[in-house]
Amino acid sequence: ELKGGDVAGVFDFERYLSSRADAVNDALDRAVPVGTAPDRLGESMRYSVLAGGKRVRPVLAVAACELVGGDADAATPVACAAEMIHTSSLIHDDMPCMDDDDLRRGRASNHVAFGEPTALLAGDALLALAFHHAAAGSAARGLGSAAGAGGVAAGQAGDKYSEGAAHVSLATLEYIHVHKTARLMEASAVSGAIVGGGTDAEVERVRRYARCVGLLFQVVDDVLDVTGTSEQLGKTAGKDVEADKATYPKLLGGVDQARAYAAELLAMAEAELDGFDAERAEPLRYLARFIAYRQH
Ligand code: GRG
Repeated sequence: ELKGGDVAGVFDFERYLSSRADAVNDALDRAVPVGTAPDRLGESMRYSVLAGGKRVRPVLAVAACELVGGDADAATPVACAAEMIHTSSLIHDDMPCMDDDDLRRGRASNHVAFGEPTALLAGDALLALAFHHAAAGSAARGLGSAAGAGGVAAGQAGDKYSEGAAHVSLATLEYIHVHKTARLMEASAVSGAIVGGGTDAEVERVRRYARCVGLLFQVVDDVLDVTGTSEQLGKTAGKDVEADKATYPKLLGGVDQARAYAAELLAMAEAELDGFDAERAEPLRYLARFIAYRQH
């Protein structure tokens, strides 16, 4: 079972994370310029992309690239693309027709700051810009399917359609999270491993690792929702918090069971890394632990 918050070890993960995230932030700053689109649109794209965020998906791409022996820079285009796809989905998710949230990443949501038409277009434009960047490598295919009707959009549709349902099965919940969250994390890591020159077998191991990490992310999110430290609780506070929302603790029979499932997913993710050079696998090993033990 997951206990405590200790991810400490010999490897300095904090330092790795901040150095790779800094590099991605610089690249995103260059990749999303103001000026090519009507100013307000460009500004609103930058507003959301450069608003912070943990940069989990780009770091997955960079770390997977390095895992298979590639240079971190080789993953910059796909890493930026993964973050743009993610940010585009967050902008749309916050809009009144979706989750209707006023706050995102500690500031006003895009549609609150720029208005709904601009927010809608900023999401669209970021999705398109993502593929402009990803097209540089053969990794674009995976990111494309992870973003579309077989990925994030499908998961969101499943989520919306199950809202208010009397009973949501565990299979449905798993479908939602695999599509909404795991597919994009998987494609982020896989695209990094591809541009890093990984063999087919290595890419497949990275894929299985990231799929577990994606699901783990969501199980932990649900646990944090219950234990009350999630940012999401603060975000929805004052609104009609979805009391009857399907969550892992609810469908698995309690927080302890959900934690046990998270521990299982973490172990499965780490097991996929065992076949790689131990030192090279450290960033992804710690990234999985970071996601498992995060407190918000
Ligand atoms: C435009 C691709 C696209 C899809 C449109 C609106 C929509 C369909 C999908 C919403 C998908 C969604 C909100 C999935 C949840 C993903 C998730 C786990 C968000 C939280 O990610 P963190 O914690 O956030 O990594 P930060 O801010 O740290 O990046």
